[in-house]
Amino acid sequence: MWKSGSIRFVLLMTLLFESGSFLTMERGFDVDHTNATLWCSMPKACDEHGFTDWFKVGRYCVKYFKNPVNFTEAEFKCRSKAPGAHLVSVHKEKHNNYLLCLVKKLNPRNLRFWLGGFEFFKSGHFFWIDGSYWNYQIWTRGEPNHMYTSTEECVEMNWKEVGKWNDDSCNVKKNYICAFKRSDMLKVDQE
Ligand SMILES: *[C@@H]1O[C@H](CO)[C@@H](O)[C@H](O)[C@H]1NC(C)=O
Ligand SMILES: *[C@@H]1O[C@H](CO)[C@@H](O)[C@H](O)[C@H]1NC(C)=O
Ligand SMILES: [Ca+2]
Repeated sequence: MWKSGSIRFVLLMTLLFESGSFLTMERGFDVDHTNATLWCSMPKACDEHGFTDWFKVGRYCVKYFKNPVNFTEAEFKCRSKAPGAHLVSVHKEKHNNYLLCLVKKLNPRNLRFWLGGFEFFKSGHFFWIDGSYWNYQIWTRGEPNHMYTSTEECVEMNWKEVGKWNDDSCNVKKNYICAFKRSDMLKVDQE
């Protein structure tokens, strides 16, 4: 009974996985493997002309880039991808989950990526590089563990705990997610 139930479960997961709307199975490394069946929902396509391969996350359109670079380089690359784009900022759990789902779908074997968060000159305060307010955070237990020093000043997601953040050395190369504010795009279009 247990066996046939679990087979049915696997079939269901396979179907959902192939439909593309849901993701299952960590398959990841570096992460918490205890929960192998985290479900997630993908964000919808970005509705800005010319950016329909980006995804809509709140007021932003975001895109994942599978090209490991250090934090600075990642920010520079983001600025070249779209007007007003920066490394992504996160302001809600729902949006954090969208980013996680995107990475799970696009690169299940390496979930770690740069967010646009950084510690402001050893102040113990974190900022978003797009200038938005730091009004939400979801740190891994015990993190950030290098405040007030210059060893780990940049923020990544998915180091030890899936969906949680960690301060890491800005020199480390990671994939990254860029974002631009949808209203910024409208302003650019009007100019
Ligand atoms: C797996 O994740 C779900 C959703 O986050 C949670 O409700 C559930 O308790 C988790 N199960 C285990 C065994 O950690
Ligand atoms: C980041 O990478 C760029 C390009 O490879 C390099 O020029 C720069 O020195 C690196 N910066 C840091 C802080 O590692
Ligand atoms: Ca850390």
